[in-house]
Amino acid sequence: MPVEIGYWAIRGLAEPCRLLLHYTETEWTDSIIPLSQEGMDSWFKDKKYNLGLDFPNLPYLIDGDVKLTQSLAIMRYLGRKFGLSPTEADMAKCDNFEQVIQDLRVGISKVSYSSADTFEGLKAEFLEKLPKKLEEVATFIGAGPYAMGEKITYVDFLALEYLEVVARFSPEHVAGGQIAEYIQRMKNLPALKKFFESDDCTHNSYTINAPFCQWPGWPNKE
Ligand SMILES: N[C@@H](CCC(=O)N[C@@H](CS)C(=O)NCC(=O)O)C(=O)O
Repeated sequence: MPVEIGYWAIRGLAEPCRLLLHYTETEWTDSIIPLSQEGMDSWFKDKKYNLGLDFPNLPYLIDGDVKLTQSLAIMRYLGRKFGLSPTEADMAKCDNFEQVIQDLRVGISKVSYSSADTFEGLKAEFLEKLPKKLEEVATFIGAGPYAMGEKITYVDFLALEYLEVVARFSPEHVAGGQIAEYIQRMKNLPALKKFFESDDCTHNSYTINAPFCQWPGWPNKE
């Protein structure tokens, strides 16, 4: 049975897993749940507690007997499965980078899922701190070509997705710099390029966040 990833029909927390799976060109199943009343009912009432997950949530991964939730645990699992883990020597640095990228994602999610009256204030706060954070990320990646140097690892797919989201949120902080080059380098990897250029590329058709959030809303409003 192919690996199955279950998640809402958005990019959200599942997109790094999907990008990694497209990169490996393995057969896998994108089990999407529409973010409609019907879709939510089917998840919360029917599926959620009937899949054998220890900690039922979305995204989930099912790979034979392996049943996981927590997006970072899923990424680490896929990293091990596909030879995309860091070397032993790089492991601590890789963990560090993973959490930095995750903080960026959490930061942007807080702004995106805020209320209409708090959005602008939270956005300004996020943007004020962003240049320093991006400078640190750019310095860490350096010439790369990947986050951990010569070896591509699962954190590159987290970084690709969440840095691309930052670039969409605030293009002026990313355009023309080292991070933009890194994103492009990742997107040019042959298997990913093929996916991004395909007619049914879900990376383009799924919105970044849920339709009810402040940014980018639905469909991809900015
Ligand atoms: N820390 C978890 C967060 C999971 C989470 O909050 N999932 C949200 C979507 S982003 C959800 O709708 N879960 C479905 C549920 O609660 O049943 C992760 O990284 O996977």
